Amino acid sequence: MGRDMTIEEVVLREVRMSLIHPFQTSFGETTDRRIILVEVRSGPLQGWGECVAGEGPFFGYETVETAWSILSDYIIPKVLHQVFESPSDLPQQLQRIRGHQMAKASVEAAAWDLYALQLGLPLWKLLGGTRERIACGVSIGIQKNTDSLLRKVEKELADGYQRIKIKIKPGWDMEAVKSVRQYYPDVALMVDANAAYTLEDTEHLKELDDHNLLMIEQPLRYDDLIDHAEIQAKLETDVCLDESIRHSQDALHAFQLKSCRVINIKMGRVGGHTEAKKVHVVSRRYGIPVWCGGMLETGIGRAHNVALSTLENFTLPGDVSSSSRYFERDIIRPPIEVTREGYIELSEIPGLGYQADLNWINEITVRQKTFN
Ligand code: OSB
Ligand code: MG
Repeated sequence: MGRDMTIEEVVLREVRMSLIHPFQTSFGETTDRRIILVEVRSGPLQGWGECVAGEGPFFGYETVETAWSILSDYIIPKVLHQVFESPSDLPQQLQRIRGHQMAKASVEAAAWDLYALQLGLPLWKLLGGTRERIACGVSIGIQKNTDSLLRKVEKELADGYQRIKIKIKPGWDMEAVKSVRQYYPDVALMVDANAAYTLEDTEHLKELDDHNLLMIEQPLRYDDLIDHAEIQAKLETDVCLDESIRHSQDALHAFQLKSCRVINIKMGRVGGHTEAKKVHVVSRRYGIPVWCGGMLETGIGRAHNVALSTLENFTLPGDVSSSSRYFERDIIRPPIEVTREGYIELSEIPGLGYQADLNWINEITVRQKTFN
């Protein structure tokens, strides 16, 4: 029925974009983003994906440079000109390449967009999404002081966001939480430590239990499940895992070990939409709610996150927010917008539902490579 797909050409681009505000986490600060965009072509159609690897190996081991290299030398040659029944067949084709989930995810994402366009379906429906709007939260980086944190929180709530996440680290934790709770006793609030603590901090982290938090995200080591099980048993606050979940088997092990009660799904971190859907399925089987994380994406990656967030078990507001919180000018048209009530609305437009702004992308491209 002509439903197979073949990627006839791939264009890799690296673009540079400055964030409106520097974003600080326990592992470092980001201001100038370097982003790999993947465009896959078949006949008259183009699909787009974004690689969420960081500028340095601080969130995970992948970087822009490792992703560019692995994409060029291993991933793209493996998928180019192959016949796939569906993009969900790409992971199998890439199985021999160990790790490098963010690099793999970027090509798979572009292939999903392309396939959705080929079928004339919105990507969110093709992925199996069921909601026509998604609930939005924000992630607020580490601030200089509690005054500037409170100003940020005030603005985000005024803009309609339904949940506030604040980044924490030793020295910026209880005081930050208490200051927000003092003014906003009932707001949906959580914290993300990006692996900044150890089990020795257990007594300290137990103080969080007094502040009615939705969850604490990734308190301990980036690759740990065992110590998280120990701290989850001691905390009333739900533990959510981000860095520690690299694929659906990690999720399964986390549930068997009781390492967490929530999962943050990032399509890039787990290797693509196909694996993200597997994490989603195993989570639902264990009664674990999930939400969609963010990696300071441009509109391309953001639109993929929006589509993924429409799946049934994404029952909590995620870190998927408007383009205008990050960039002066996004690379998609229209930019992604959040309603006053704190939702992003899905549409019936085929594919991602947003148009890549090629003129602008070309202007900010610093390197480009075509594979055919
Ligand atoms: O841990 O969720 C994280 C940003 C970069 C790397 C890791 C994380 C984050 C965020 C920001 O929390 C999410 C976003 O606003 O895109
Ligand atoms: Mg996180």
